[in-house]
Amino acid sequence: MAKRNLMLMALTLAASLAWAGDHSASGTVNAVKVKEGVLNISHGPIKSMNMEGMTMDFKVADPAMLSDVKAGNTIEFSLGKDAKGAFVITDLEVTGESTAHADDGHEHSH
Ligand SMILES: [Cu+2]
Repeated sequence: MAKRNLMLMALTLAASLAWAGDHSASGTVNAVKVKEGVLNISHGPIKSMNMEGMTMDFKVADPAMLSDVKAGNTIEFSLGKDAKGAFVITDLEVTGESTAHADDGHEHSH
């Protein structure tokens, strides 16, 4: 939907204006929390952010971004900050499936 795309563009633009410098990272998705617009990700070290590898929740800039992601996917993502200064995923790309089984307690067989 055009309106949603415009909003996503506006959000992405706002995030990049608020925080110059692109922080990109990769990780494995443990859980997709659609209602909260959150991904639980085990990510590797993010040097540009001085962050060790860890497992944590990240909000996404637009919940529509969650439609293509599922638990067990490996992803590459970009991080910005929202209006409150919290980390938010501004862009993500599924790069594959983890060989390790994601343990989110909500596994679907397929
Ligand atoms: Cu982290």
